[in-house]
Amino acid sequence: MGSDHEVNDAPANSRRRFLGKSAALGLAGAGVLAGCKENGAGAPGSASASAAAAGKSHGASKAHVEPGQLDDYYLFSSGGHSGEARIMGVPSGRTLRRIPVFNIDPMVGWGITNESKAIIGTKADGSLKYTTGDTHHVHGSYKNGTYDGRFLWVNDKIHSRLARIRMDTMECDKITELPNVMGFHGTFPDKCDPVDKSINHTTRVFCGAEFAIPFPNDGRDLDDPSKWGSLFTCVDAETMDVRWQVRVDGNMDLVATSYDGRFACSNQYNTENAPDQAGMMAAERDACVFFDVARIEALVKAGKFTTIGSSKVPVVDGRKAANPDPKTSVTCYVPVGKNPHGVNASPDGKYMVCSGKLSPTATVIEVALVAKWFDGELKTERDAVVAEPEIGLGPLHTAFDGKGNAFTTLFLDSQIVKWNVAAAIAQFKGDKSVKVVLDRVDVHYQPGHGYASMGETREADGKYFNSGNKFSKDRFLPVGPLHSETEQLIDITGDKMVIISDHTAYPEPHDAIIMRRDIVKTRQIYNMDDFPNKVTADNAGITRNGNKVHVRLMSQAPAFSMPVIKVKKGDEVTITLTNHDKVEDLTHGCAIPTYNINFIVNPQETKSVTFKADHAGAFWMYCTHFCHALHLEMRSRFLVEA
Ligand code: RUQ
Ligand code: CUA
Ligand code: CA
Repeated sequence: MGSDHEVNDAPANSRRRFLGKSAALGLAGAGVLAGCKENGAGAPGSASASAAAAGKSHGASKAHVEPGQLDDYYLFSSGGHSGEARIMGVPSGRTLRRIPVFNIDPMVGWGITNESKAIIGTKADGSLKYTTGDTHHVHGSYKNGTYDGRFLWVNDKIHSRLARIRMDTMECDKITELPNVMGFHGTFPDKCDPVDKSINHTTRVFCGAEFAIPFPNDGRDLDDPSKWGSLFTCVDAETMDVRWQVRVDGNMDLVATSYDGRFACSNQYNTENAPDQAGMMAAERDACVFFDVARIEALVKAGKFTTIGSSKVPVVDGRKAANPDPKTSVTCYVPVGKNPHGVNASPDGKYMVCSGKLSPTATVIEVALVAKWFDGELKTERDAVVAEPEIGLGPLHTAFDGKGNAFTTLFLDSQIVKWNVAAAIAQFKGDKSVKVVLDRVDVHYQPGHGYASMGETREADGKYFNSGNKFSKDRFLPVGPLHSETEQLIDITGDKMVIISDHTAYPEPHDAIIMRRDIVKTRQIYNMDDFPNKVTADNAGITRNGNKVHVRLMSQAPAFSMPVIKVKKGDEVTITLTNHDKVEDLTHGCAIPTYNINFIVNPQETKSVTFKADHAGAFWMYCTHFCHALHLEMRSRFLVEA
């Protein structure tokens, strides 16, 4: 180990210095770098060495899941610009599944099968409308303030789409493109209905847009960004239709919802509404904007909205000028630290914590006081702030242990800081004796997201915190210029945080949630009747309608139902394949060389592909997924006559 380490030490060090510099350049002008340590961990090399030692002496056994044993938690994460979502086991860090969403995945056939294309969306010629995505935030559906295991939602920042994943099969079943927004970043489901309290589960999903654009974005106002704006969007959790939008002053970033269902909120780093970076950092404070959901929906019902361009979605005006009276206002802009990133609800439902990345503080907003502001009983929006502790440099995301403590990622300090919310509030009131910051731990390196086990629910259990680090540098074997990311699991059960494992993550997970395993109830075999186009012995075979050929095929290990499939050059061929195997884990693949066909069918599942047989020849349609001792023999002749 020691000699391995030395071999890689020199390049790792120079890379670290380079990163230190680029981080400094990136935030120059912000004036926050005084005291910024390169890695927050002292001498290069010693950081990883001591962490490894720490891992060995305290933590290794806690993260170790014996062969054949199962993890206690599922971790659902985004995959960044890979466009997918992912599932890991906690505490082992085992990768369990990648869920293609906005990307194309030939293993599954996502973006290749007709069914997945219909979900992703196609152009008039049948090709995919988009083939890229940028997922950031995964959140689960709620019931009674905790996860109900029905759905996950994940955003696409590139094309402003919201996707839903059904948790019984862990597959994306719907994607909705939001109209008139760009840079859709934060998303969060509601936890109960703001009006009808008997609806105590998720019925809406909120979406914050980061970038301002012209309304509509059709070439107008290109030289006048002062006319551009951002919309907050509400999507129906069941139908996935867009319900309404709200125009705001400034932009939005991440989103959180209150436990009582009354509010959704979003941190705003560009309250300046500036089109350039210097302008976005001009104001001393930015804001967290709160939306009164019931009031917005009352205005929509009363017809008090506009629409933009060809979109029919009602747009309510949430700008300050249109909302002079708090008692009727749909929005409340609470001033927080400069250029915040992240807003998170405490599990007791009382607070929202917003961190200013250009301010070393976290701002604690009391939800009940925001409600008072909306009732006209608070002098200023700022009066809803009950604490603003100094916690370290570059604070981003905050998670909670359910015992009154908060854990915030410090990007510049490369640390996780543990602080006590009640102590911060007491200190804000003037009590100088309290200790707010309880512990710090160095992470490796530059954490973005941090999240705790069940931490975004009323059942926050204070067991694990995962630090999603943006740089791994010397933590893993070097694999060329593109490094893996480091996910570090931290045991937060004691007074001191202990890093218990490092695992790699392919770039680039952002946010994630850690869900207790008993909540997740998957099916292991599909129900064949759920597929209206299923192929059975009754309809299997080839049918022709002009030059449209439909091949209805079945798979059962180790064979496809037709050994020979013959079509003519120029035919439009649809292959529908139903997997008749009922054995758990018995998946077949279907690939046709030179025709770019590649997908799988799981037990009792049906999928279809449509393509033009545009070149003649003999092509072996073969099974790609190892299924049987005769897997290699599982192939049929796909013959295209000239
Ligand atoms: S945002 S750290 Cu989507 Cu925090 Cu990535
Ligand atoms: Cu079927 Cu391999
Ligand atoms: Ca700002």
